Amino acid sequence: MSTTTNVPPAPAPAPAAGPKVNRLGLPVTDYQGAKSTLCPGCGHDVITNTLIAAFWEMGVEPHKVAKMSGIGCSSKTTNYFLNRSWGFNAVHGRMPSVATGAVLANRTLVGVGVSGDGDTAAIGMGQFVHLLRRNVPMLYVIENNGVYGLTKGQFSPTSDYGSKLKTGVVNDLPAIDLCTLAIELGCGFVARTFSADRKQLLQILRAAVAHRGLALVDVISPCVTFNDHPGSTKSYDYGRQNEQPIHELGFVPTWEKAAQEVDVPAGESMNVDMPNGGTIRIKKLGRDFDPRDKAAALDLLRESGAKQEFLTGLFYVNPEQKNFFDLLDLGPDALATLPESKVRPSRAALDRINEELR
Ligand SMILES: Cc1ncc(C[n+]2csc(CCOP(=O)(O)OP(=O)(O)O)c2C)c(N)n1
Ligand code: SF4
Ligand SMILES: [Mg+2]
Repeated sequence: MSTTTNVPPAPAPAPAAGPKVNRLGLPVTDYQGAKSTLCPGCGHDVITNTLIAAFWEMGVEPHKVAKMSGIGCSSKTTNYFLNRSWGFNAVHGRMPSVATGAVLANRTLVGVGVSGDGDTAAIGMGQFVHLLRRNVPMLYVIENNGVYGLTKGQFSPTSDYGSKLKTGVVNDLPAIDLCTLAIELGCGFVARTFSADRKQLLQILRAAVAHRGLALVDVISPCVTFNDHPGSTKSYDYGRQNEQPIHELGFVPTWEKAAQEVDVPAGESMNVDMPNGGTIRIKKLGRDFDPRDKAAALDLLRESGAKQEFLTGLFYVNPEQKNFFDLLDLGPDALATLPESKVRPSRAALDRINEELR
């Protein structure tokens, strides 16, 4: 007689614990890119890693993202995240026009531009201002270290008046404040943060991804090789000692039911609902500031700029602002996928136009 007949079978081995996945079922490794070749400790690498976290947590499909950049250490970083996405590395300062073309040709893509303070505010300024005034829907990250890192650390247009190079040379030109400029020119999401303040950076990037128009995120991102010394106002030490967050904020996407997902303690707070879903939760920190008030945002930046204060946070948000697609009355389909019958005028239509031009 068998003694094993009634012995229940051994339980099936528990499935091996797999990697943590996002709402699409994708592990974070699906959002990573090539290994960085930047200097160890460069602030730009922190931004890269936080972009990976933000896109993974937001559950954006990697193949629906188009990454664009210009030239500089900062512009190299689009190679270091989202290696399953589309990408284009443009000429120095010319990313905005390439990005405009890409998102117009396929409005179903999520546009992400990464640029430097030189790429944006020096050679690229002529293109950047038109991206702002058109409100082209995309995330635009400025990795702002106050120098041209790739060409060995010359002052850039965002270097503060009176700040010093490693050689002791003092900057005698006033800085351009890119957040003030963006608000003036009609950008509907404008934030400044610090690459060493990863918690704030992550929440701002998550909210920026949910915005319907151009979201400008100016990240002070120290260059450890050329601008991290005493006398610099873009060094880690300067940033850590002088950063003044204007509020605490968190972004709660629609599928994250509970507010506890976001680390915003109870207190005097406000909610800003985003049209594509999700809510920005803002807790005031001392000052009575509402980022939906454009005039207040400009006043705050002008006053703090005159005092050379390093404020961080979401300065301005207008979730309802018309973007470039609205202004062009663009249909829901990607232009790039329309059949020839829809994009090519008929012979009769061409004849009519030619007739009118006679
Ligand atoms: C047309 C053109 N002019 C000048 C250069 C040289 N150049 C390369 S990167 C760069 C500045 C990059 O500075 P920034 O955008 O701040 O990026 P960072 O390296 O600091 O991240 C310059 C002037 C170039 N590549 N092309
Ligand atoms: S030179 Fe500066 S900006 Fe470029 S990788 Fe090195 S630390 Fe970063
Ligand atoms: Mg720079």
